Amino acid sequence: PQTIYLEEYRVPQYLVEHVDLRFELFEDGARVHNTLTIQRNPAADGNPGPLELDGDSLRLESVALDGEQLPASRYEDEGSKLRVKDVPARFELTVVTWIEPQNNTRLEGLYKSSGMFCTQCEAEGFRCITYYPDRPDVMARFRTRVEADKAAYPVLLSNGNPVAQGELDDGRHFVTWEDPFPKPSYLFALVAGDLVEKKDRFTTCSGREIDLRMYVEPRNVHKCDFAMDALKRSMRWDEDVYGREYDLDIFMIVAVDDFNMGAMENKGLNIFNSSCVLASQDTATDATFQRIEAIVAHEYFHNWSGNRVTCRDWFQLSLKEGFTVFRDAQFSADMGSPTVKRIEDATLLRTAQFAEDAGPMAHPVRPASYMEISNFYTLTIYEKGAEVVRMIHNLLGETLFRKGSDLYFERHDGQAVTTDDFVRAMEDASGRDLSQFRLWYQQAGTPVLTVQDDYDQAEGIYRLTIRQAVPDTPGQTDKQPQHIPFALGLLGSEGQPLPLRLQSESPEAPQERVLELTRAEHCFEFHGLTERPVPSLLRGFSAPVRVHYPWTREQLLFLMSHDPDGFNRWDAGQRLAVDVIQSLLGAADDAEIEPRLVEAYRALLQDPSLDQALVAKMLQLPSEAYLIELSDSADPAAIHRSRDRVLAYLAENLRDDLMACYRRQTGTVDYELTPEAIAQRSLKSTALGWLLHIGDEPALELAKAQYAEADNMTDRLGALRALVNSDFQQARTEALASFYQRYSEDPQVVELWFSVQAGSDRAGQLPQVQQLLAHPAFDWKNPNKVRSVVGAFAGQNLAAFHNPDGSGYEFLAEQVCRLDDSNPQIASRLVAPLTRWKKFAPNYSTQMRTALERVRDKPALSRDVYEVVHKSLA
Ligand code: HT7
Ligand code: ZN
Repeated sequence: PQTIYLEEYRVPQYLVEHVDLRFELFEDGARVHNTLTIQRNPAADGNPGPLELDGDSLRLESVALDGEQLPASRYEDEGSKLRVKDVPARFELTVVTWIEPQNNTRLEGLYKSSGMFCTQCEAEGFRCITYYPDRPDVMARFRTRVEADKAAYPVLLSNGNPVAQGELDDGRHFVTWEDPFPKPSYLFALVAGDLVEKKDRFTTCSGREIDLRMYVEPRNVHKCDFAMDALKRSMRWDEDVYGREYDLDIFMIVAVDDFNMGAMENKGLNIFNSSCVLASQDTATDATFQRIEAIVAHEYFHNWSGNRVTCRDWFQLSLKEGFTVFRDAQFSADMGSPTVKRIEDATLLRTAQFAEDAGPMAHPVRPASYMEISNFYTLTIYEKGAEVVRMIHNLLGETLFRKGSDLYFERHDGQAVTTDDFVRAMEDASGRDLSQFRLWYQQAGTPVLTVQDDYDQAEGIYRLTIRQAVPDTPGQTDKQPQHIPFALGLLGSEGQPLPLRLQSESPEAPQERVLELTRAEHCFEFHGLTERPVPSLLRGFSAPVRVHYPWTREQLLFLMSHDPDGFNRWDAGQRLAVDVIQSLLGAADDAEIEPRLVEAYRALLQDPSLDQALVAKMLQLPSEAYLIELSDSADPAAIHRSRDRVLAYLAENLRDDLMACYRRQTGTVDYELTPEAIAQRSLKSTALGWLLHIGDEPALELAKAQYAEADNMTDRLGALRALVNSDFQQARTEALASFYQRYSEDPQVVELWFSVQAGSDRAGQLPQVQQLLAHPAFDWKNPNKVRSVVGAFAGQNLAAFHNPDGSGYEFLAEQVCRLDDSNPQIASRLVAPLTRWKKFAPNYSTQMRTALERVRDKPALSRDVYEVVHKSLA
């Protein structure tokens, strides 16, 4: 496959002013009539040559220019390109194509899901619908007429506002939609189905009335309220915080069962994976509710950051994704607990994005090349991209950042722009020079900060030396220092915050500072300190970097209970737990375990005055995935054993406290989604999980009761998970059977049922996972089902996946090969765990490599999997 380079970007030779689409939808296919009003791009230089349109899997029926059918000699149909020769400076081109949505298993372009037609056009799906200059810098106004059988497809939707509808012969009907905002083809959407409509309204800040609509299958009507409310909260928040008002008269959300990703921000017609939008108390966990709120907000926020101002090319993907993730994170923080949200984001970054940034597919936030753009919807583009925007926010402060975003939207409304344009707007509005900061977009790899300190008692000076290094990544070496905001606090021996007085400053210095690191080495001197302080480094995870500092266990225990920065309290607990677990790797079975860890956790469990949302997070031990990420030559079996030993040791020693904590959380309260109530449920299930882990009989009874009596899915699934992860085999089998029987008609809950098993080292050994694949509810065509079994096995059940006999790797390779033909995007995502082979000890890495080679040798490998496998074997 061909590699595409950023430096080869050229403006389009032709622009499309208007697109007139007519879809005739049938059971055996669809005919697409596409009339484009085209003109030469005045900004393009040289002879424009033939008009080139992109296509994929299309059957061309006819081509006409200004109403005249063109003879075959006037165009070349290469399949992936349609070239029309000798076109005038301005003309109308009509292309008719035939496609087969019913056979589209890739879920790109127009396809069928549970009997309805729907689309996914980002990044390059529109070319699977019709011939078109399918690149985001070609922005056009669309008019779309959808025709279908009225009984089977009473609801016909597309982007914009509905402008006409009517009856046709043979029981067919049509609806015409017009979108007044110029948009790139990737934002096009169409839906046709037998769907129920849920209605609501929103009054914008300027008093405009917006119709809000959700379209779902009849069996899901009771699961819409939460998303609808989340949508209204998002609309209000975007007005209040960013001054962004909604622009069309109607905003629609559709839920679809078969979907490659979470959701899609098509203009005025957002399409969601059912699992990311439908929820009821009985079927969705707290985590699901929170994910839905965040994704609804994310897609809605794209209306400005992505749709009104879009990307010039796909190298700029983080322009819309990084900014929008930052916006949705701010929103979630405002809706719930900011500290918990920051902990969750940092955990994802440090566990998975850092791993990506250190792996074979490492790429900058603005990549310089790609083979298959679908492979670049990554944690780096989304999450690191959001961190980059967060750093700009922190460097500029709230007011100037808002000024910068206002300028960006005003300056670029209706344009397709670059990350550089975004940074320039921030510079112009604030007067700050962000030239060095731009390296965050250009250099891949996670910067490593090495911190050393020294206290001079006689002078009362505390010196902090911070060195930075950006590691080599594929194709990039010798990197320059980046501009890093580093938030710092210093604590005295009583836990009191100390003033951070730099050199000659007055004694009223601040108790927290954001140091700006721009060189390979800095030395900061803090004066007027009468005792050696304990440093609180990188507060709030102020930059996506690794920090190396020789913390003692005493310091970590101290920070865990005294740091006023909630994030760093949690971080100290994580670092201590990591240290304790790592110290057991390779140690004798009876090696002593740090007793002070027990006391630290006991203090958390016993003090109800602490922020319980933070306590619930602090009680989660670092995951196996994170422990693997931290090692150089990981031995997953040893990591699993050590972590399990620490968990068992804590549970044994805290038995009474865990039981007391569990009992404190129970009581008859109405189900609420407040941070406090969420923390209560989390604490309850954590306590239960720990106690069942050590085979505690009274806890078994509590788990059975919690399972049976729960009035919400968080509690029920919490109990099920605790049982499944225990050695109470009969109770586990009974609970799993009961759960399936209860929810077998609900695909989303069945997905939870699959993943609880496939992700558990007790219930998810390979033979059992094979059985799940053979279960009647499993469906290879449904990405959610594939993720819930194969993805959960390889991503969560690390002990089984990394079975030293290599069976887990072979299994994954087999499933990737199987999926490669039907859905390459999903296959390419699933193969990721194997690509990290260099991180593991030789016995593992050799077998992982062999499994990858097996995938590499599959005949007719898709471009998606080809790119990932070849880059990781290089
Ligand atoms: N912008 C959306 C990306 C997306 C996507 C990309 C590739 C293949 C399928 C996809 N479905 C959705 C999602 C978002 O970030 O909002
Ligand atoms: Zn997005």
